[in-house]
Amino acid sequence: MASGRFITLEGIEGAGKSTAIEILFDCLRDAGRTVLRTREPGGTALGESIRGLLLGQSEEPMAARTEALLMFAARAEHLEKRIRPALARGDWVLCDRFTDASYAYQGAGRELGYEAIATLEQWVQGSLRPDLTILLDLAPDQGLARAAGRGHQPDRFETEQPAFFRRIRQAYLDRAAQDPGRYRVIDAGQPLSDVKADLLATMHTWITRQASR
Ligand code: Z5A
Repeated sequence: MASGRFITLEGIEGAGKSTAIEILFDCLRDAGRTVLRTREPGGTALGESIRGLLLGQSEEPMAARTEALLMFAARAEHLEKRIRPALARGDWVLCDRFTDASYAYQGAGRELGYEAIATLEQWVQGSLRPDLTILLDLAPDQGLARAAGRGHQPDRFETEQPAFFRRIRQAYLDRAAQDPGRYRVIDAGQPLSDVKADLLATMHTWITRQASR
């Protein structure tokens, strides 16, 4: 049975996950934890290859079911090679996106529905779920503007229509409302210094609770 802790970070494009993961990593390390920092899709050699397929533009559009299965194929590899071994060692795992993203992007964004995602989740993960999920909540137009400001070529998701991102944001918020024990929602529309303060306050409170668990 896993003895470490599993923390995931979620949000729409440009919500600031890359920035937040650095803050969280430093915070956990300062608290004396050994941390595996990783991401999805990716985290393993095969997972990173699958990521390339998922994010790359191609002439023939990828079917939504293919996309979902590739997400879970990368996840199966990630769980077996990295996440489960780290948790079993007692390490803390900090993962940039996990299955909540499949519910939000494939379940809601691609409109595959939640039942199909739940079936894959059960098959690939068994009972493993994150202990804590931090949701960086941001209006899609703000997120897309920030992502565009980075100046790199948009990936296959970033070229989607605004309605796609609105469904994703709503799915994340609905999931957070259904399980307030696991999720912490942070307003990512604030100035970065305020987002950082909220992240640190959230983590310190949560870490303190873990000590008495
Ligand atoms: N995906 C999926 O569909 N299903 C799944 O199951 C999984 C994933 C696991 C890749 O994920 C894609 O995979 C993703 C969903 C899909 N869709 N896309 N695209 P990703 O996490 O690697 O890609 P991403 O969402 O595009 O992440 P990102 O590009 O790294 O964005 P971010 O990390 O959230 O944002 P950032 O780079 O930290 O910040 C964006 C800019 O805003 C940057 O210039 C920052 O300096 C700036 N920023 C950050 N915070 C602030 C504040 N507070 N104020 C002002 N400016 C800020």
